Parts: sequence; structure tokens; C-alpha cells
Amino acid sequence: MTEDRNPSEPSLRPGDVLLYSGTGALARLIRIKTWSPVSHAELYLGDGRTVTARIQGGVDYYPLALPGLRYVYRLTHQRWHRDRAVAMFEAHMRGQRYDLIGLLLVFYAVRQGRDNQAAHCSETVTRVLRWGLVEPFASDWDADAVAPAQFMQTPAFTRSWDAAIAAM
Ligand SMILES: [Ca+2]
Repeated sequence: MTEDRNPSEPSLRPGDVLLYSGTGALARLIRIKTWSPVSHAELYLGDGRTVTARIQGGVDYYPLALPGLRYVYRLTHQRWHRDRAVAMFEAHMRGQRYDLIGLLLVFYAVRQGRDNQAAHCSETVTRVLRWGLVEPFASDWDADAVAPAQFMQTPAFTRSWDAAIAAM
């Protein structure tokens, strides 16, 4: 369990989905196209680490980044099995390249079935959640077609932290 170092920072648990509001050109495009304030998703693993796909670095573990963090979403009922998820991630996904085209295609909300050895951020989060026996969406919804903002819209998750409220 992570202690709060600063009251404006979130207290995080493994399995929390971190949603970021980026300011770069690509982030703005994603936010506009998905009608949402968020452009990037990461999954918290505990011990200050996340798993996601970043443009710089691809699909991997990363140190927790607080700048740009907009919301934290926590599992409402389901239990996430981290060790199982991490083992499956290591075996099947870690090291893939960042799938920029895949993220742009998300906007068309088609089920692509893009088993293309590349992944975007919310695809990575969805796959690692599922390997930990959590179903965030309909089970036949392809992870490639998940946009970051969809974690705000599923009853599987409940908002546990909001940067705008924490700053007040
Ligand atoms: Ca993919």
C-alpha cells in the first residue's frame, strides 16, 4: 500500500487505472477524437511502478509519473490477480512496440482484432487487467479498440481520485 507523501497526490493500489491528460499535439488529437479530457492510460502495479505503452519506450514497466495525471479509477468489485497478470505480460507482451496507428484507429470504434505485435496504452492496460482475471468491458470487446476514456465509462471501475478536486 502506498502512503500519501502529499495530500494532493493519490493513494494508489495495484490494479488502479491512471488516466492522463496530455498537452502535446497527439494528446490533444486523442482527446478531441474521443470527446474526453484524457489521452493516456497506465495500470498501477504497486511499488511506484506502472505498466503501459508509451511512445518513447514501447510496451514495458515504467516509474509512476504524476505530472498530467487527471484521474485514478479503482476496481469496483473485481479482484485483480497481479502476479498472474505480470507473468502473462512477461510471456506475451512485454517489449512490443508502441502502436500509434492502432491508437488512431480506436477512434473508429471498430473491433479490429489487430494481433500485430504492437500495442497502445489502453490496449496494454486492458490486456494486463484481463490476464489478472479482471474484465473491464464486454468480454468480446477487442483490447485494440479500447480508448483511454472508456475506463471512465465502465461500471467495472469507480473514480477514486480527481486532480481538480485534489488541488482544491
Ligand atoms: Ca495490438
